Amino acid sequence: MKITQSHIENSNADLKKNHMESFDFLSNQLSDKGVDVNLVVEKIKALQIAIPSWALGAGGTRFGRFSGAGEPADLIQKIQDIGIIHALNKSSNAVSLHIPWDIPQDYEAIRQIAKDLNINFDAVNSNTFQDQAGQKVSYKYGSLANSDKAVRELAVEHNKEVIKIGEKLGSKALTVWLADGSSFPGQHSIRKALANTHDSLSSIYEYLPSDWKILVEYKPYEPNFYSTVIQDWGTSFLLANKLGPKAYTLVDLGHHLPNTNIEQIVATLMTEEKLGGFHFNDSKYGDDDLTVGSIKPYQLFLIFHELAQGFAETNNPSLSWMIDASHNVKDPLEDLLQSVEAIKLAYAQALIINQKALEEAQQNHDTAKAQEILQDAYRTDVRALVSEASRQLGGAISPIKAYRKVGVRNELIKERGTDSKASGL
Ligand SMILES: [Mn+2]
Repeated sequence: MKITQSHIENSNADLKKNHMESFDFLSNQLSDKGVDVNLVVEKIKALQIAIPSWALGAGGTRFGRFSGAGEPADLIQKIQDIGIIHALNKSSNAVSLHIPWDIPQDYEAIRQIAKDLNINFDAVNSNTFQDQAGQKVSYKYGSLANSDKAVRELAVEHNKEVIKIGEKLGSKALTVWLADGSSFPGQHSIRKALANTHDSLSSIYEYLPSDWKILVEYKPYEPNFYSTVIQDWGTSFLLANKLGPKAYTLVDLGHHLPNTNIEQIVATLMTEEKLGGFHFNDSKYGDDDLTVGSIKPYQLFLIFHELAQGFAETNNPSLSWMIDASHNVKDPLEDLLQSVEAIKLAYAQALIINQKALEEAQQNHDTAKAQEILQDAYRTDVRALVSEASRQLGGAISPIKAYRKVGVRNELIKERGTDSKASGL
């Protein structure tokens, strides 16, 4: 199953008249406010969000997993699915591999299929949160933090293997997320666990190719419920600083306690030029892995406000962007299309904020005016900007409508059957 130009044209034909009217109307409104609409559209066109290899099938919870139909059975089919997303929205030109769930069997074939679909290889992800078949020592009590040197060495070796795999595909970053921690007070030494983690990460850092980054992800709780070794951005930042210039903090939206001011974390990290990556999802309670923008779109907008300002005003390097969500009830491809759309909308809203007026309001301590300026951007319907960016790149005006019109899932079921299952959570 491949999206063709005629699929896109057929879908766009229904929508083009309305879309162009909306776009012209919005362009005029924004131009009157001093917004350079072409520049905004160009910036939206440049935004590319990686799709993780584990998100193409139905995800599960610890209570069960209800597989969908026509799921990709192997890595080639997963990359084909990402090719479908990218052909529709022109904003998902990369895959982020999870090792060992998606170890390539035939590198040449994988590289070729990715090249044919214009897909690159973004950050590779290691996994020391579960044991693999035949593993000699266990990660049950931690991996890089474990008090047992043999376990730490195994986990370090695994991360080096992941780097080797990434090098063969053209990846330039390793993302490390650790489940390490303790579920009960006294279970382990909090200080020693952190020191061991730093030690292990240093060994991985030394092995890192010169043009690579290591992205250190944090999470406050789960699967451990008393202490997590890298529980917050401060601990990640501390480790990244100690490791060196190739180490950065990665922010996963779902890895915060409720009501954490994530935009402030973004601003602080960008000031220090230490924000390396972003994992997008949404949540109501914890690490819920819901569709981006489905619960807290205003927060997402405020985060993009800091990101857009950070890009303009700091020397923070470009980021590895990735969706990190699991799909329990929706078609994973539709969920991913919605997520990428929500990210582009939040970015577009951030790009139309009147920064000059905002700065003036801030200088004058005019708090009400500052809120008016932010919310004027947030309450602007910017969907036509996002659609236009996609259309100009040869994508769909509405990726999800095109997906349904083509009947992609039915085609995939015809090809793959109803029982194929994707590897992953
Ligand atoms: Mn994540």
